Amino acid sequence: MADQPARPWWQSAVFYQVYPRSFADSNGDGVGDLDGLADRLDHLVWLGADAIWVNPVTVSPMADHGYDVADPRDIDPLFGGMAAFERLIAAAHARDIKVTMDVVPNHTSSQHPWFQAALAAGPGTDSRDRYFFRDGRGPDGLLPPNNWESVFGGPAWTRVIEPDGNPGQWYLHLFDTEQPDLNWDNPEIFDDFEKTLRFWLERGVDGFRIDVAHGMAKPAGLPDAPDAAVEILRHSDEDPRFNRPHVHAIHRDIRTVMNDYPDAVTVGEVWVHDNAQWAEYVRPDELHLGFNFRLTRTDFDATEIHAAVQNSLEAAALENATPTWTLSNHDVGREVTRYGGGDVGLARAKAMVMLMLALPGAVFIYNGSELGLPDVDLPDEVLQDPTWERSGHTERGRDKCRVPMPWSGDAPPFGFSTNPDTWLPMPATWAALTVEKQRADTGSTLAFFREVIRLRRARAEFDGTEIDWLSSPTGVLIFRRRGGGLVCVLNAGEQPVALPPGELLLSSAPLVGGRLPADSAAWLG
Ligand code: ISL
Repeated sequence: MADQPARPWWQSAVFYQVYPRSFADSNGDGVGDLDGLADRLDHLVWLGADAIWVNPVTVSPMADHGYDVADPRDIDPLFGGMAAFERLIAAAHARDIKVTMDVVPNHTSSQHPWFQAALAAGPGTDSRDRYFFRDGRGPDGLLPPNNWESVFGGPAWTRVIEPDGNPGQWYLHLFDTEQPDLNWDNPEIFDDFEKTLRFWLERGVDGFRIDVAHGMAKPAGLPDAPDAAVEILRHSDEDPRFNRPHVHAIHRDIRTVMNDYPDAVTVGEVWVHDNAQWAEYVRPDELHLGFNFRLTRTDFDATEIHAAVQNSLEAAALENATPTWTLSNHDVGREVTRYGGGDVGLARAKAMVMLMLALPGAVFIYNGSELGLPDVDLPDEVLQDPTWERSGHTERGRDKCRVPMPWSGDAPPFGFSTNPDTWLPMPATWAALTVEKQRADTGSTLAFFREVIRLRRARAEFDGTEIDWLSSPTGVLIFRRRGGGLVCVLNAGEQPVALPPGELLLSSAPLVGGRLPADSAAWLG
């Protein structure tokens, strides 16, 4: 009998998301960089991560911290340039850690040579056809071409000054003004994106996180949205800006390239609510993985969590795809704060990590989660997320969950940098949360994360790709892994609960008289 092909590495991997500005700074400029990350890889080995996902590090004016790409095939000097990236790949691979990087196909930076050429070339030229340049509406074209809003607030259109010195056409940017949307109907766009994918794959990258993977395709004629008042940083499935059917042809083309590198993975950022539509992105000839964000939008409530998990499993099962799980990232607030903050928020976050790692599929942990970091209340004057300005100071944006990691010592910058002037200020109260302190304490959140990841990898109870829900009292969730038999109990109720029979492998809080307290979880073998 022929050997069964090995399961792809990413199907049960623990991915650790590195926000490079905030991980570790090697050169004292107050911003994290790739040599800083390479120096700290042993933290990830110790933790047990299989792979890292690094947010964008390609050349960028940093209007949206790297999601505005001016050269997709070079590393920004702020992060150490190409040499530092090559050092990182080598250092990670020497430790058996895979490296996946962010790619941003939906838009470029306004500093990208293509956009600069489009501005210079004027209306009706081939250069303009790489983006969405349109004449304005109303007298003298004074009004934007349609009513679309930017995801960061304000109109999704900006008017340009034409080469003759007069105001002229408008260009589309679903995000910031500095992030013009690319016209994927123009075949040059895919050709260049293919070059980018192959460029990094040839340099040893193990895969990509594809930014706004539900974007790229725009409806013909760019019609008005039915409801102009689209919520900032959110959109619905009826939103004409995203999730257009012809985006799938783009994903099929991307997959054709990826198939030349059979070990590499793509994970798409797919903010699509409807399960059937979401699943289309993970058909066998499209993305390998799609982020499912339901758990990032869920309170610590048994009914809601059950629905989120069940929905995500069902969505992936529609295409026999691997489910993905994440509690937070650089766009959504940190879980400790979302679940109520303080000791309760932390206890619930730990319980949720056990729930998440008990599930079949790939898991994404955002840097700092393993330390139990909360969101930070930052003063107005340090805010950098474009959302803050574009919303007219009504939305504070995402800086709160991007504050640099505390590594060691008793005062900011806690070993993150030699420079006290870090790009976002670090709270003095994080003295208790440093990696150094938590590594020395077997009862720490960090030690807990390590144990959770270790058990998940070591124990046969975690085998199998399906779960069964077992009956449970109100406020409590219990499920069993169908293959290995692991039982996970989550107590989101108010009272301690009795545990089902089995060997207790771990609980996120000490049992009380043999019962699992509120706001905690347990694993039984
Ligand atoms: O529409 C959303 C959710 O329903 C938004 O969250 C949006 O899809 C998301 O913000 C897109 O995020 C990604 O692309 C942005 C960048 O600022 C984010 O950091 C990145 O994760 C623009 O490139």
